[in-house]
Amino acid sequence: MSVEVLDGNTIVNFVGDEEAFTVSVHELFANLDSDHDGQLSYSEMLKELQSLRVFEIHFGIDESMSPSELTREYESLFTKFDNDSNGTVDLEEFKAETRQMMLAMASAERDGVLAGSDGAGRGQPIEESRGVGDCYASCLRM
Ligand SMILES: [Ca+2]
Ligand SMILES: [Ca+2]
Repeated sequence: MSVEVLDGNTIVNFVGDEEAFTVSVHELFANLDSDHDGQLSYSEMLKELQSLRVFEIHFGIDESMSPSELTREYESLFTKFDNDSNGTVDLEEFKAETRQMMLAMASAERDGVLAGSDGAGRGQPIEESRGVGDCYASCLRM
């Protein structure tokens, strides 16, 4: 089975594919919006925030942080998504921040931050046959 290492260009191409990107973001948003009100509350986002290693890399979350420090960090991340500060994240806010985050990841990868060559076990190989939805998940969770 042939595999490839996800690289910055893969992410840029994916984000640049407006249609595929929008579909994937809509799906993720719908999954997170557990009460289906079209808005993501902090508690709905929290589970996702906690699962994303990209946040650790992108925003410099340190594994040695105490739980209360982490909570503050997650709250500030939520605030980043909540662009109009109304306490919830709507689809447009979610999409805009996700795009920025992925592009930041792509440039970090180009700088070697995410590359497998750093010896930290980063840069998960993904199967070529996976669709963009899986790419999206892999991109955010590597
Ligand atoms: Ca909701
Ligand atoms: Ca908002």
